[in-house]
Amino acid sequence: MENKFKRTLVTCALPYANGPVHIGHLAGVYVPADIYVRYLRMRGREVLYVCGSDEHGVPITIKARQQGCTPQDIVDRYHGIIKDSFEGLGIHFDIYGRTSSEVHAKNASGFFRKLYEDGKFITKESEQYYDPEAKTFLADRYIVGTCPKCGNEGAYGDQCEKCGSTLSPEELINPHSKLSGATPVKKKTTHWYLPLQDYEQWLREWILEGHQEWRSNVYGQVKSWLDGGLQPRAVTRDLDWGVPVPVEGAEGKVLYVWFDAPIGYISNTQELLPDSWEKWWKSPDTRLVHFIGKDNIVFHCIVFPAMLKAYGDGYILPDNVPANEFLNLEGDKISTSRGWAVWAHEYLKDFPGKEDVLRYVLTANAPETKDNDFSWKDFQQRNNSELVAIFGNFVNRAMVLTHKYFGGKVPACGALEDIDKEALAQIPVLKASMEKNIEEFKFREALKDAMGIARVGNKYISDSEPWKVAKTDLDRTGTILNISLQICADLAIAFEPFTPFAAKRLRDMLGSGLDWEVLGRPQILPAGHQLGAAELLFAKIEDDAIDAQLARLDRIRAEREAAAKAEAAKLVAPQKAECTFDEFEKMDIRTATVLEAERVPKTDKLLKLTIDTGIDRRVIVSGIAEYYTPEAMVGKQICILANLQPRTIRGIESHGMILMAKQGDGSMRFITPQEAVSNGAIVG
Ligand code: B3M
Ligand code: ZN
Repeated sequence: MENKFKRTLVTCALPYANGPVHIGHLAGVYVPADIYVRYLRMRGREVLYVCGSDEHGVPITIKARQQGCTPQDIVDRYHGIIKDSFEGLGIHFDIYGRTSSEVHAKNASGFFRKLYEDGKFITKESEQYYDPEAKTFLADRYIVGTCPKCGNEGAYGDQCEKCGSTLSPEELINPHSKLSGATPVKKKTTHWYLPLQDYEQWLREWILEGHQEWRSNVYGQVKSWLDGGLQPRAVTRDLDWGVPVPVEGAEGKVLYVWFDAPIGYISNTQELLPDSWEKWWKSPDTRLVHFIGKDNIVFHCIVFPAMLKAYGDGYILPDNVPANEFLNLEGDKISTSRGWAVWAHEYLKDFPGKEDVLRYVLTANAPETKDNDFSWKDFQQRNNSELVAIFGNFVNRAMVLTHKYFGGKVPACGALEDIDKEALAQIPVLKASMEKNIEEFKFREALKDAMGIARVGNKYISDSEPWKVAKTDLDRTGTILNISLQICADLAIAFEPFTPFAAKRLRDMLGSGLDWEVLGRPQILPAGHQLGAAELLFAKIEDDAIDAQLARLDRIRAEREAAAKAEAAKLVAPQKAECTFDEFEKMDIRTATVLEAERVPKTDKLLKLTIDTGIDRRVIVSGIAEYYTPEAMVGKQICILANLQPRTIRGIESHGMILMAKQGDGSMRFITPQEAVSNGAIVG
């Protein structure tokens, strides 16, 4: 941390209040931010920790429409759920505000007005899609149609969720309005734009030259945006949910959600500190740090800074933007709309008392430099073999033995042996590494350092075997336990940022404090100090809890696959090239009955059918074994192409072809006359 700053303002991306938060959000933004803030606080730094719900944007209005309620109902519901989830996980912001608040409306509106009056915007007239029946402009998300890339009939005007392509409404086949079903028409509308290209040079100097210490994923994304050339960005929208555009001639228009949301950080600070908020936003002594996910980089590194720069008036810019990559779940991309997620509020219900375990696993697997995966088996394994077997086991042994041999009082420390000195010497090294890692936003590495202290303790107590030594030398036992307990007190400090619930329980057990400076110092707990009762810090997670989670995900996967299959089955092949009547007439299509059927040995797909064609009895080999068993075919009346040139398939001469209806997903059904007809009847 650079000394030029006196205080740190930490913001976390404002979650959209259109759904609960999931482990991807937690791992990407909130857990790392919380580690950072807890660490700074422990070190006595002045910190303000700001977040809140992002309550505008089109997805919220769509959800409201789907559920037949108002956007306000939606945001009220999710704001509550999200806020409680954070609290439940020990993530305590100084303020968790909302962008639907009055303070924010006033602030965002004032921000726009000043830029408008200072001539910082340009206006542009453009043609936008309009729903002539609902009489409203349509955001891209409100236009649905068939994806030109994969044929999905429910693709949105900005994206096809099935194949993942980014789209524009123009590309959709058969576009129609989600509101009324009407075909959208283009209509002229005027919007305000921030001419980002005017800030390009300044952004280059500020970030590309001035902030080479930023994470390479962040720096790289900024560089590629700048190298690609910046364009004016619309900051208003034709929509009825949001902060109204506060200028004349802007009826029916609101601020674009990405214009108002980052101003939400400022509004929330104002709401908390109406008299002193400026010290956090306008003092060069304040270090601003934005924790976000990678999809928010452009807004926090380019658009919002350009807005602040345009505004002037002393606003500070972020000193760092430690954005994370994405977390996947069991190998698949997390998706709220597809239900593929682990939601924070459900986790808290399913695993009460295990808040720390989730924090721990999400940090150990944090997607800091690349996308990473969360799996329930890994979650269980990290709990059972790291938190329980190393950290918890060590603390428990030190506590229980001290109660057994010394009545729960910290025994005196005698002369140190090599094994003692070696163990103790490692703690300050791990502490220094942890400091460096946290200050460089390398939380995974920092957690390894903290866990390193637990490993040192666990190995020390295992190797020095105080339970054996106690039989012959109680003084030496006392020294070993004294050292072990000092390491426990170190852990109660070191783990505060990562697993704050366990760290607090441990401090309560030890009767120890939370002063970062003492970590690694000798004799934090003086001899004679009375300990509390020993209790287990972590409990094993059994297979049934994990199996229940996996079963839930399996159900979601199965439902999704069934839905995808049903969709695929609907896909219709395009019409084939024209043929003449004479060409058609050449085909001898007729009815027949299956007399015998058997599988062709050593194949999965082939049945050998003996059929009565009315003219003869013959054999046809057909690739339908995936869809019909031999028993199911016997006695069935079918249609065949009788005069197809015979072919030898797997050594069997096949004389004709069975007509099958092939669906979009490749599955097949044979064609049978509606009522029984005589064999050999011509079809045509
Ligand atoms: N509401 C979060 C997201 O993209 C977005 C962040 C706003 S931060 C100002 O998921
Ligand atoms: Zn598609």
